Amino acid sequence: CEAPPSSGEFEDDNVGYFMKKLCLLNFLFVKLHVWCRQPKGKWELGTIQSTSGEEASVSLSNGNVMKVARSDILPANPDILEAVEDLIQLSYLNEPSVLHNLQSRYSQDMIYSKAGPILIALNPFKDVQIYGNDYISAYRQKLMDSPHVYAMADAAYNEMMEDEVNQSIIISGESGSGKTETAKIAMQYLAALGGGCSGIENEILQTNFILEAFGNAKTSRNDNSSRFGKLIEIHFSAMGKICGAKIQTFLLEKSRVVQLALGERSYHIFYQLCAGSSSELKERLNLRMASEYKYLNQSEYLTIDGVDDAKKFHGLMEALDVIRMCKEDQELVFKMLAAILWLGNISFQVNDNENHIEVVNDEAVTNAALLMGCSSQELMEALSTHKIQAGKDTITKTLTLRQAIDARDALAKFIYASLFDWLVDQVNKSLEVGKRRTGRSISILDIYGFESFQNNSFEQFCINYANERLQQHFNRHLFKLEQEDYELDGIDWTKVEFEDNQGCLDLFEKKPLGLFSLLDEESNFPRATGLTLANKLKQHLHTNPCFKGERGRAFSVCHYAGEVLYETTCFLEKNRDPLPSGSIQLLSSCSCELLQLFSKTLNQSTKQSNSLYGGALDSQKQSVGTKFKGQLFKLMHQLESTTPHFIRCIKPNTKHLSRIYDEDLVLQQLKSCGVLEVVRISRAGYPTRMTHQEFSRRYGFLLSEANASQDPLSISVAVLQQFNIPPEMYQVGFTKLYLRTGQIGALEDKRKHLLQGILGIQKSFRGYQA
Ligand code: AOV
Ligand code: MG
Repeated sequence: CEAPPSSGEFEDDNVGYFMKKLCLLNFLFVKLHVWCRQPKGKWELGTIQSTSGEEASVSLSNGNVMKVARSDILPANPDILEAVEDLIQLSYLNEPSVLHNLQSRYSQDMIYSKAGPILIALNPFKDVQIYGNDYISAYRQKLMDSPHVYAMADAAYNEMMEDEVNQSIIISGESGSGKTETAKIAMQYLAALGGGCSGIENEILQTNFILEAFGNAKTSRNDNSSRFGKLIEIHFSAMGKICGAKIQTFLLEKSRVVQLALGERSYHIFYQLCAGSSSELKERLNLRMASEYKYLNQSEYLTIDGVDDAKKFHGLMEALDVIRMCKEDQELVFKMLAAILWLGNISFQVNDNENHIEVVNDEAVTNAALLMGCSSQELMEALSTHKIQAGKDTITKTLTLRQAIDARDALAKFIYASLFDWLVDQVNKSLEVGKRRTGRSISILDIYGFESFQNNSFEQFCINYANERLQQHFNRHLFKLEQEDYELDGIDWTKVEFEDNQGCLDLFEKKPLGLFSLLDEESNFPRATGLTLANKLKQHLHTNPCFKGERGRAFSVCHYAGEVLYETTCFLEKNRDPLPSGSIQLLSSCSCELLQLFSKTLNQSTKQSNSLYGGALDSQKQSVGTKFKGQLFKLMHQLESTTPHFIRCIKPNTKHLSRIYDEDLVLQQLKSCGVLEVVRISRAGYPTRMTHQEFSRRYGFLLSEANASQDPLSISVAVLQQFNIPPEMYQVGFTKLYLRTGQIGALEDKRKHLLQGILGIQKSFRGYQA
């Protein structure tokens, strides 16, 4: 008996593995078109010339002839199947064939392909001429039907209008693979379709400018990386016009405001403001160039190639006008940004004794205080001292240098994150038009993609966990639910196996011995450190197959998209995310209305105790990780009530260059998200399913000899037989009828044809009567 297929081979659904091997052996003699694996692992196309024993002589496309072991040969698809639109059309589904098909399309700028029900989008890293009004109309009128985001958005729209069921477009993929661009393309289509005279569709598109300015930044993987997750829910009227929208955001990466990794930038808005504000605004904000602010100049990148920050700033101001934010509020927003930049320039002086520090009273303090609406003295006190209530007395203690820096940065992060939330609220207020009704909405989900950097901290931990949750949703819909349905309804079905990521999710979520629970437990100990956390995780989780204890403060998680090494150094602080009590008091006494509002919101959400940066997790406050986990549960619950449409974005190279197609990189992404298994399921599966009642009601009248006494199941079977649908094209379950791809289309055509005939007769009959 031979060994199971090598990793390069995917089992064909129709022909079992041994059958296929048999075919291959026979075919090896007849000038078969094959893929053969080269010594370095790359697959080359060739033709079998001769075979002897376990070897074959193959003539490669470059003219060379080489001897290849049988185990390194896989069948290639015939030329007629070159660059097919849907991978399910391929006769052979092995890795080189799938990779070649996508590459062949990519090289002709056909960046979209289907893999059964899902849309694969390869990032072109250049402008491709396949968007705009002409294309939108062509897809709307069905003049074009090649795979496209427009086609998918159109399908979601039609399904929503016909069935009155909420829809979702769920976009996933690694960082830099094109999710945010794809989300915008989908929004563009829906805005064009649902455009009325209210102008709301333009508002929806403009919100992208605002959220990207405040929530996106340059990382080493993407010059415009989303540092927050976003779900936009677009609501439609009975006429199919957009009547409102709502945006939900998830966990903004706060640490970026104060700390930057090598080669990265802070949020775009800071550079845009410094580069694009008018001289009058600059004067009012005491604003300097980006290079003069420590929060920005800690990275060597102050600009991004090909990006004009000043121009972007003007675009942003227009967008704020479109969402009807008044000029006073716009100025308040800019004031807060300038205050944050000046806070970052505040420095501390250590006096003789290590533990005694003072705030350097320079222009940074003066400007920050002025912008925040407090006195320099109040600000300096809040950043350098800590008041402890001891009975009736208040004892004032001086902070250590580390505590003072942390207090300053915590204040800056708090103001920024609150500003972001407030902006989202303002955007939502402007989009809330008309009366909403469930059953007529399309939600588009665009979160931060899977990340694995040289150094991965708490942010990557949360981002990758979110991607695991999303992968689970994908698996559930495309593998679990589909196959459960077949089994429960008693149809003949051979189960397709897939990579289930439940184990990894359990590692994160299990109580009390999961990553989040253990992290919270450790966050409760004031003296805990990254090292004690890492040790605790190793102690409790070392037997978990998705977990790996590493040396020192590190640990690894085996994610669906690859293994990631996490460094626990700042995990506890980031999970606790405290704001010292002195800062909270300062904020509530500031004359700036926004800061007062932020401190009020904070007081409402949590009753702060007398906490100090570096202390234990506040007992009244939920940790960042637990809150995020809760938000994701809610999100998934929300998505469960919609019909999902999945888009998988693929990054063809890490250099962000057009035309480069790195096979290994593409393959790793296809494999990690289970695209090839989806193709196998779709090929073997029955994408159309209708209850016998639905089917007989819709098509029963097509029967030449209708029998009113027949039950729905018998009517359904009679319809299938009358129209000669081959038995291998359908299965009859206990409750439903299951049809293979393409079958329902033919029946629908016949139904339409007959209905048109009936309508025609009725019209002429009426004409005759008149
Ligand atoms: P992401 O959203 O998936 O990454 P983006 O959507 O920001 O990735 O895409 C990254 C870059 O790829 C964009 O800035 C464009 O330059 C280019 N790009 C993507 N899609 C297209 C397209 N259809 N046409 C032209 N260029 C495109 V992240 O947010 O980092 O996970 O967190
Ligand atoms: Mg993005």
